[in-house]
Amino acid sequence: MIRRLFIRKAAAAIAAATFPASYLSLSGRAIARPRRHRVEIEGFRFTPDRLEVAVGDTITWINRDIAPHTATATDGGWNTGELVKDAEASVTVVSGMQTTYFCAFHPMMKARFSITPKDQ
Ligand SMILES: [Cu+2]
Repeated sequence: MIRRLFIRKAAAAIAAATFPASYLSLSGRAIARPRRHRVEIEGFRFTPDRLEVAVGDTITWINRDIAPHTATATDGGWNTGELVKDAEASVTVVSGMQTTYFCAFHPMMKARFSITPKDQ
């Protein structure tokens, strides 16, 4: 007696290769995830005093001086409020926000950042 083995070919479920398109722009370049930037306030200076950021990034200022400081937009549009020693505050970068800032207590303390356009 001949046993015949019938092997039924299982229908191969072909999973569509769903690439996470949300990580790609139309040009195929990766979109940077939001980054966190840190500015130390020490010796009555913002360090660094120039930053390149993108919309959605966060900038955190931390005061290392005994004197209180702020990071206050030149147009008053955003403000960390008073930062005592070792206090920190963060601002999220939004399109069109003021990019020059100073310390409200020591207006000679000035710094800036520039917002690079996001590829999306
Ligand atoms: Cu200050």
